[in-house]
Amino acid sequence: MVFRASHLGFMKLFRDTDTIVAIATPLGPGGIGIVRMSGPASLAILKSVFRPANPNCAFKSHILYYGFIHDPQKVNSSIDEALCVYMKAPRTYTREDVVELQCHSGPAVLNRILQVCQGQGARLAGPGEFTLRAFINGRIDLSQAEAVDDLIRAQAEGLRRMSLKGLEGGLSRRIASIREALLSCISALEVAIDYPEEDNEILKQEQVLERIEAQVIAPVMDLINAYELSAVQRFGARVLLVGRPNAGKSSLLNALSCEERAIVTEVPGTTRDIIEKQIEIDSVPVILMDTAGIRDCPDPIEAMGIDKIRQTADSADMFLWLLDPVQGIGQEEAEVARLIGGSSEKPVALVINKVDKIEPARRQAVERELSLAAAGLLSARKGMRTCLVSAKTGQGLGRLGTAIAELLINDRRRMHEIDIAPNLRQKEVLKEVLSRVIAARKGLVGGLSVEIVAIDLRQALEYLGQITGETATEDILNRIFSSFCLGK
Ligand SMILES: Nc1nc2c(ncn2[C@@H]2O[C@H](COP(=O)(O)OP(=O)(O)O)[C@@H](O)[C@H]2O)c(=O)[nH]1
Ligand SMILES: [Mg+2]
Repeated sequence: MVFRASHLGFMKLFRDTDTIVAIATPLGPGGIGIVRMSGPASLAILKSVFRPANPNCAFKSHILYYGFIHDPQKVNSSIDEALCVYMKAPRTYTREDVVELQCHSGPAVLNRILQVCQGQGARLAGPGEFTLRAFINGRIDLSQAEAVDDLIRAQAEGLRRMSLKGLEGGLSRRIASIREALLSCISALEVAIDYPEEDNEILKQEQVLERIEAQVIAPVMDLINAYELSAVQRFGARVLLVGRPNAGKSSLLNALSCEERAIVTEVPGTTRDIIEKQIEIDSVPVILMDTAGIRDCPDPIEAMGIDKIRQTADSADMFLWLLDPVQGIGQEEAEVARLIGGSSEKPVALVINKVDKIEPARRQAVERELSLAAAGLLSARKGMRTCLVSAKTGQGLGRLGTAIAELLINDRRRMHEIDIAPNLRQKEVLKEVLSRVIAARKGLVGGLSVEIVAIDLRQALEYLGQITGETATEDILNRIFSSFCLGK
């Protein structure tokens, strides 16, 4: 369950001494559901709502105890059989006393336990409030807190890996070294302001320039580029299947996702809506979109489907253009070429399907002939790849997957090296940092007074602090944490 709230007002409760409580697991029937508390009253509330099976239970820290949860305000009021753990501050997620009640994951069970804890004095936690406390209490910085949220939401391997690096402080360390370089430049300039008569000032300015180039501008630009390269990992790539009816688009979607999701029939024009299926290719999340076929004179319902393809084509990151080698290239293919020709910067994989129907000896010739003809329809398209596959037998699907991944991430080697990347907010902040530092460099080169240059660098430093949180305002924090999951 994901709650989003633009303003919950919990920020005013900074460094409060409330004990907060929330259901930490998704609400719905499941094996185990967890109610979590954090704050000074956690242990007292645990003792009042939990009856350990062993009456001599000492509630030692970080030890799991078995027993029953009940409502202390009522007699005979068992709620659930549970395991509980008390974790003494500061070795906890929030650095406060934390209690976790592990019960059966039934919505009624969890809600009742939540109420009982509230009845004993706990306050319902706002979204992200546990992580907010971890940040306020100095266990993690802001970029690590954001990585927690990314990790929770990561659907595919690439984002999981990046988020974990962020959580481990990978981005924080990069920012710290940029910050250090900035600080050393500022202090060098300030020395020049305070002791203008020093004769080695010019040399110092050269060194400052060098340092700004190599230790600030370059790493900041690297991080901004890393964001661009990681965007596919973060949001998934939208891949649109196009081609004449019966080319095998629905069959290919099913084959690639190993699932019967789209209806496959021999009657042309069965797929009238857009069907989406998320798969993972080489740790890249890919959203495959199956469409109605493109034909000259479709029936009205099919025409609506075709209209939708045109809209979807605008939002696609790449196209899989399916050809039926038995049908060859005809009027329909000219239509498809017109559709994808409008997005000339987007990569296209030409997929010659039903290769099982072509004799092996003829396959190379068919591939050459069809890819030449298709390329002719799509004038001057760079980065088109041709793959021979059979959605029926599965032949060639591995190579098609590799081609899709390569087309989506044209610099694949670098992609796999990227383990540290900022999120959108952090990237925007880095752009501000960059513009201030570039202004400072220009000032230095142009002989502007060092005071003014130092002001630019100080502003850059201020922005940098928004990433790790030192200079983040309440407003920024509010925006970040209010989009977190409830209970995290
Ligand atoms: N022999 C063979 N038949 C295929 C292959 N792919 C699809 N078909 C058949 O072609 C017909 C149309 O497939 P479908 O996926 O519905 O095409 P769509 O209209 O492009 O979605 C169906 O009868 C499929 O079984 C293939 O690789 N080999
Ligand atoms: Mg179909």
